[in-house]
Amino acid sequence: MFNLILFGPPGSGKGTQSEKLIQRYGLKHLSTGDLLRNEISSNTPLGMAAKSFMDKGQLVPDEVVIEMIDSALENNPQAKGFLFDGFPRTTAQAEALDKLLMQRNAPIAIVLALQVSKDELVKRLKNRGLTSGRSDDTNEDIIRARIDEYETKTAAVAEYYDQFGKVARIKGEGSIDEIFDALTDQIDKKKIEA
Ligand code: B4P
Repeated sequence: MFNLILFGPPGSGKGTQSEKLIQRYGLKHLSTGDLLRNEISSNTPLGMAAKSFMDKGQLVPDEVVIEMIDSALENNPQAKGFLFDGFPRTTAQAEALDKLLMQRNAPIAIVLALQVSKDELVKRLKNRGLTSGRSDDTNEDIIRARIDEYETKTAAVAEYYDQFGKVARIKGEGSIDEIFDALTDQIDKKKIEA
């Protein structure tokens, strides 16, 4: 099993690159943002609780997303590997994920961390807001709140994985194909070592 994390601030290209990476490597895509938006559109109690945080640009509580990932792992026993997109977003989520994967004897192989400037992030998300219908992309204050949440709570996740030497930092500005090539170079190197 080959498990990887695509990491980065909101708007860094995680969703965009994940679509291409799962095609190339046949991984199961687990995006907590997508899972939460599905819960919201199905009007589940979990979705309703999550919506109040997401609408303010805040992170959803750890126990909610950890539970969702636990069920997704349980529901995909045949997967040949997982691409985690937008998860973990706190050190507590990272520790919980490590535990869940340890039980399956399938640790994280690599954390790919996309690096993008704050101005570029705001520009991309505002731009996506014009067409996505995502309420968290249409208001600049909410976009900035999401970036603040990243800086105060999520950036530390890269440091958590640094202690195990698992992080590869990749420039997330440039064309989508150039960034994809940089990501696949790192994955292919890791696969050869494994
Ligand atoms: P997510 O769904 O994860 O959303 P995101 O971080 O905003 O988007 P992403 O990074 O995937 O977007 P992309 O750059 O691909 O989270 C939404 C919310 O859910 C969070 O705010 C939080 O409330 C909650 N949540 C999710 N997971 C959670 C967790 N684990 N714990 C707690 N709460 C959680 O796309 C952005 C735009 O950039 C697109 O328009 C794209 O076309 C464009 N783009 C991409 N690459 C580009 C490039 N190279 N050049 C120019 N534009 C580019």
